[in-house]
Amino acid sequence: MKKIIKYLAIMLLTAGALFGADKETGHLLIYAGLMEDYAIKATKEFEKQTGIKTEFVRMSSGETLARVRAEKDNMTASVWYGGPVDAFVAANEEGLLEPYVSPEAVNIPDNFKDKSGIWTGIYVGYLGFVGNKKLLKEIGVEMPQSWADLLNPKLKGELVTAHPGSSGTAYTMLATIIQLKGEKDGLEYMKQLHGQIRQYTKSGTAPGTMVGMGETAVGITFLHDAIKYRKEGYEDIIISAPSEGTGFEIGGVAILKNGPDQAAAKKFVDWVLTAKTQEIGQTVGSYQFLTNKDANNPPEGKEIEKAKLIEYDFQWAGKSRKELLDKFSAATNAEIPTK
Ligand code: S7P
Repeated sequence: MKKIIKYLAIMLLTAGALFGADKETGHLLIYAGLMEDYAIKATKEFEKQTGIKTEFVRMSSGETLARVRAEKDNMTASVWYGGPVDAFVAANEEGLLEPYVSPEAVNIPDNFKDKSGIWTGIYVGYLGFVGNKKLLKEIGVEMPQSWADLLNPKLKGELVTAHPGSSGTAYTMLATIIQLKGEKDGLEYMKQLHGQIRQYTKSGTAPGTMVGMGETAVGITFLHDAIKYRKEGYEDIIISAPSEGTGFEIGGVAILKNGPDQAAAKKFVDWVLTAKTQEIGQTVGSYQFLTNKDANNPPEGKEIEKAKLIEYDFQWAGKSRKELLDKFSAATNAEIPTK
C-alpha cells in the first residue's frame, strides 16, 4: 500500500512538472506599495477567506524595484501589490514579472490594464498639492494652484516632495513635468523646483503628514492621501490640483517571476480585482478611484474628480525610468533619502 501511495505521489509531481502546474506552498509573501493599514486589512481578509497564510512587506516603488532586481534568481515574494504601474513597466523590461490575465480582468476597462497581463490596475490616484492653511497664512502665501506657483520665492524652503528615485508618487511627478513641458524645459523646471525644496522624503505619503503636522507649508503628493490625513485629524490641510494639468497613477498588481507560490499569487490577483475587495480601501481611508467597473468609488473622491489630467503615458514613463532619473540627478544633485 505504502509503495502505491509513493508511486502515485511521484506520478503527480512529475505530471505537475511536465504540464507546468503552479507551485503551491500555502504561504504567500507580498511586496505592498499601498498604505500599510490597507495592506494589513486586505492580507488578513484574504487569509481568512482562503486559508493561505499571507504576509506583506511595505515598500516604496523604487525600493521594491531594487529588491526584485536583487532577488531575480531567488525571488522571495510572489506578488507586487499597489504603487504606480510605471515601476511595473520598468520591472517588466528587466524580465521580473510573470504575465497573468486574470478571469476577473474582464471587469477592468482596457485603459487600466496591460493587455498581456503584465500588470492589472486596481485603483487610480491624482497627483496634486497639499498645504497647511495656518502656515500659509503666517508666511503670507496663497495655496499654490499651479506648477508655476510652486516657484514663488516666498515658498523657498517650504516645499516637500518625495525623491523620484525611491518614490512612485514622486516619479509620477517627474514624468508628469516632462510630459507637460518637454524634456529640456521640464528638467529646467525640476532644477528650479529643487531650489525651493526643504526636504526630499523616501515615501510619497510623507509630505502629507509633514504638512498636516505643520512642519512645512506645502507638499506634492497624491490628493487621496492628503484627504486621508485631513479626515484623520490634520484639520489645517487644504488641497489643490495644478491648473496646467496633472499626472495620475494607475496603482497595479502583478505576479513576480519565479516567486515561490504562483498558485496563491494568481488567487490573490483574482481576489484583489473584484469589486468587493477594491472597496476595502475606503474602509481604512484609501480613497483612490477604483478600476473594477462594478465597484463603488469612495465619496471622498468627489472633491478632486474635476482635476485637469494630462494624457499620462505609462509605457513611456516606465521605459524611460532609468534615463529620467539619471537626468533628474544630474539636474538637481538630490540624493535618495534613506528614510
Ligand atoms: O496607498 C496610498 C498611495 O498613495 O501610496 C502609493 C504611493 O505611491 C506611495 O508610495 P511611494 O512611497 O512609492 O510614493 C500609491 O500607489 C497609493 O495610491
